Amino acid sequence: AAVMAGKRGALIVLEGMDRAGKTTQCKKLVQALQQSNRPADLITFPDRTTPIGQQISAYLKSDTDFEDHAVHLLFSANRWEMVPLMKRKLEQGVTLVVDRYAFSGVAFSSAKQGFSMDWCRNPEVGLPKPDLVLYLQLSPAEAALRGQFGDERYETSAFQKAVKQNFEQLLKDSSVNWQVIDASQSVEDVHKDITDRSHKAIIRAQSLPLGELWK
Ligand code: 2DT
Repeated sequence: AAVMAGKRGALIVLEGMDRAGKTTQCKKLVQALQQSNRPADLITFPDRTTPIGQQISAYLKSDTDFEDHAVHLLFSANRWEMVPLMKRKLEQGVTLVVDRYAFSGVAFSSAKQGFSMDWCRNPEVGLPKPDLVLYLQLSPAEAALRGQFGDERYETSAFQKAVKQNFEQLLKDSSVNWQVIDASQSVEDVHKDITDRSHKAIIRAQSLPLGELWK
């Protein structure tokens, strides 16, 4: 039997610094899309549930150590292992809302000594390309008002400062559909902003093939 060419879902990524509200906003976006009868699922990276993700989680909690290049490749492998599922869902018309993606991978690893952005980007080349990447922008001062750092690896102000600079570099990449969101607004205002932009991205994605990141 012939397979109907249905409309694909959109790949929507939320990125930004710690405490910008990514996780809250991802959940609210998935709910809002589902309530307006658009199939949507949440995906989170790192996905700590897989064997690779468990290794990453242990690393982030400093229960284990990994060589810096090796852990970068683990984060990347944790995305690649989800690609078949992601493609299947998108083809079925499900919009995927993704909490962190390759951009966090590059921004965090290239904050380490001796890591170029170019090297960090390489294992991410060819991943499903997001139709929209929302960058939740919040100043370090405003982030500080929202609470202390946690105690996982990378949660120090010096490291976060380097990560922020790397995100700002990545934002200049015009091959990616970056849209900057003012995350200092109220949760509801940020949510409305994100939902409006996501609805537009979903309509646009229906008539475009899924791209390949950085390829
Ligand atoms: P959260 O679970 O609180 O988001 O913290 N990270 C994430 C990387 O270094 N590389 C990656 O590819 C990804 C997705 C960001 C996860 C921590 O792991 C960092 C914070």
